[in-house]
Amino acid sequence: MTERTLSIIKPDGVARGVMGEVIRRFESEGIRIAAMKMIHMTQAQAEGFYAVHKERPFFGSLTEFMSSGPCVVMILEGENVIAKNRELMGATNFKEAAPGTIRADFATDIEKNVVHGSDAPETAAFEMGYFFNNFEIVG
Ligand code: RTP
Ligand code: MG
Repeated sequence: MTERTLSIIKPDGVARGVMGEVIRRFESEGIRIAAMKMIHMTQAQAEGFYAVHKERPFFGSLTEFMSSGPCVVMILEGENVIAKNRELMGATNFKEAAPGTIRADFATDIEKNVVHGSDAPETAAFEMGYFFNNFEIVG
C-alpha cells in the first residue's frame, strides 16, 4: 500500500553534514520525497511535536535538542514507507541499531540519533499536518 510518513533530519544530522547522505538512502530505496523544507523550531514547537512524550524523563532534554539548530522535515511516500523508513533508520539506541542503518552509521548518542520517523499511520497523519499544509505537498 502506498503510504506517506514524516521524516526529520535532526539538528545533529544537519550539523554533521549528513543531510545529503540520508536523502540519498531514501532515494536509492525508491522512496519519493513529496515535501521538504528546513526549519529551526522553538522549544515550544518541539514540545507540541513530541507531546506524546511529555511525561517522559527525557522530554526537556529532547525538546531542547530538537530546537538547538535547523532540521530538515520531509514527507516520504512509497510502498509501506512507514515501516521501511523505520527499518532504514535503525533502533532508537544506535548501539542496538542494525549495521548499515542510518543510526548505526551516524548517531552518537541515544538522543542525538540523526533522524526521526513516524511510527504508525495515525502518528504520521498528525506529524505531517504539524509541519506541512496541502499546498506544500507535491504530487
Ligand atoms: P523518533 O520518534 O525520534 O523517530 O525516535 P524513536 O521512535 O525511535 O524513539 P522514541 O521512543 O519515540 O523517542 C523519541 C526520541 O527521544 C530521544 N530519546 N531519548 N534519553 C533517552 O533515554 C531517550 N530515549 C529516547 C531520542 O532522540 C528518540 O529518537
Ligand atoms: Mg518515536
